[in-house]
Amino acid sequence: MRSRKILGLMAIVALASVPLYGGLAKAAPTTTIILGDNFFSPSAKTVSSGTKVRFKWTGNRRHRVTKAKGPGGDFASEKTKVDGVNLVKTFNASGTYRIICSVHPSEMRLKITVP
Ligand SMILES: [Cu+2]
Repeated sequence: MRSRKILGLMAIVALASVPLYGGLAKAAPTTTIILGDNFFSPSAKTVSSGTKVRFKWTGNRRHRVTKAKGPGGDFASEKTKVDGVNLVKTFNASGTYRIICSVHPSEMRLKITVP
């Protein structure tokens, strides 16, 4: 009788554990780059492969995040001055990415490195 109870309890624990482990898929690492007037902060960052980079506008001027160099296809954001995250980009391929603001290309430069 007692062992049956224990077995039943073990079965419940086992069943309860399945969705728990199944649901623990690791979330992608995320980091945020700030856009101000006229700078990226930080202006250089090393991120692990698969990191989601959020570009967050905080200034009063229009900016347009644009990939200038690096692995994979080109990308760019809208040209906007709306506050908040206006671009989210996942960096998978190893290499050095040069990113600029195409409105302020000489001031606003960002280097993202994926080892
Ligand atoms: Cu800009």
